[in-house]
Amino acid sequence: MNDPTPLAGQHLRLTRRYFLQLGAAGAASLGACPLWAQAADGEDIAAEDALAEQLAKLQYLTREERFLNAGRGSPPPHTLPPEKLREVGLHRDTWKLEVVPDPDSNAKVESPLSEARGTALDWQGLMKLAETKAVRFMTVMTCTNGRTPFGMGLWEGVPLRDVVWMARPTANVRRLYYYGYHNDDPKQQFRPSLPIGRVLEDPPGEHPVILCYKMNNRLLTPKRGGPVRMIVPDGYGNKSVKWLQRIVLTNDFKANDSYAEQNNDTNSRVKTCARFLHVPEKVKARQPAPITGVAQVGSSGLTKVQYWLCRQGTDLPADDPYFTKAAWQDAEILPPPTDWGGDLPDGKLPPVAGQIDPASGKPLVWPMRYTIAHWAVLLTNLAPGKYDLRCRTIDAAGIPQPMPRPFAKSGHVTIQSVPLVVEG
Ligand SMILES: Nc1nc2c(c(=O)[nH]1)N[C@H]1C(S)=C(S)[C@@H](COP(=O)(O)O)O[C@H]1N2
Ligand SMILES: [Mo]
Repeated sequence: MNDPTPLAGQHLRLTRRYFLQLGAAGAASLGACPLWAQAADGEDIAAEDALAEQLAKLQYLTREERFLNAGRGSPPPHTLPPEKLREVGLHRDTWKLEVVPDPDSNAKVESPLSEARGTALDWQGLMKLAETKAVRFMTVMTCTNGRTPFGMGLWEGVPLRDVVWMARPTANVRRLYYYGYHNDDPKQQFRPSLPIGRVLEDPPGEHPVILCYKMNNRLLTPKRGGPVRMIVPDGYGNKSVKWLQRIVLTNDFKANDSYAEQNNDTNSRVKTCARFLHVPEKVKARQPAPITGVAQVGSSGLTKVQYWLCRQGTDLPADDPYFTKAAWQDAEILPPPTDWGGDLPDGKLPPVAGQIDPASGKPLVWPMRYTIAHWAVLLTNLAPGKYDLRCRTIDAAGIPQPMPRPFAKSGHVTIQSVPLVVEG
């Protein structure tokens, strides 16, 4: 197999299957879209590449080399030469994690894990904990200010609470903050924080905050934040610190996240929203147009993806900025994949308790919160003209995007609009 884009291919097969299921009209639509027809024949590599580029945004599990990267650092820590990585503790042989009380607060911690005391947690210590405590779950990495998800990982790690308890906090701890290697330059420090309660227990059906050492069943690369990063499954990416080295337990009750200094709402949980993947620029009148996209499933769940085709030039109501009164129609949320992609060793999903039924190998619920789902729709009976095509989600409470919170700095959820030309 030397297909450079197996995940893109996976999405293509999945969406083709959907369109083919729609019967003759569906099958014909594939021919109506040149990109798809060529890619399906495997003849036109350029078209396949162009399609793959779009589809890459919509893989289920994202392979390491396709994962989008964000983060501070000059130089970015993952680009340091191997001997330097080793020297600064970003190698499994030299990595140490401290869990200490905040010197500026009265937090009581009986057994801090610290370099000075020789009690910091090392890789072997973490692996020892992993023998009995390791958990795995799939969640999407998505940035507060990102338009599309950065990627989805199957993350493995040890619940943070198990390491917090090792430090024996006894009083005056309301939050914790944490950071990674930052070139020893305080200006480069990236420091999120969490309420202690989020760490110590999880609402039913939610995943724990973890000290993560594997993605897609492979050890974390330096680029992905290895040897160990935080993964906060319900949070935006800014909570998931890479190159983690220090956790500070504090009685400060305020969030002191560095990302908040840029006007970000760092406590917002991941929100539900839809994006387009493939929309043909031009279609012929009365020929079906296949449309695909991705939905990010946030804390409020996902019940529907909808689209609205609106002729350009139509007056839009001034008092309805989110088009709640428009003629939205339902798209189809595609079923779970059989091949999860992500370059998993042996191509197989390991057991994922809590998300995947061990007997059937299928998700326990679909779509899954804090992950992505693919969606598609076939537009038919199109009259010639120029249109704007929009998509949105409806969450589990029946509330349409971008409510309940339209504030951009709480997570980007604007309703996407793309042009579509139907030729006479
Ligand atoms: N150490 C460190 N961790 C960090 C950041 C950073 O600047 N430094 N940026 C965060 C932000 S804002 C995001 S969106 C995610 C992106 O994770 P990724 O590079 O794995 O996609 O990393 C987070 N972790
Ligand atoms: Mo981010």
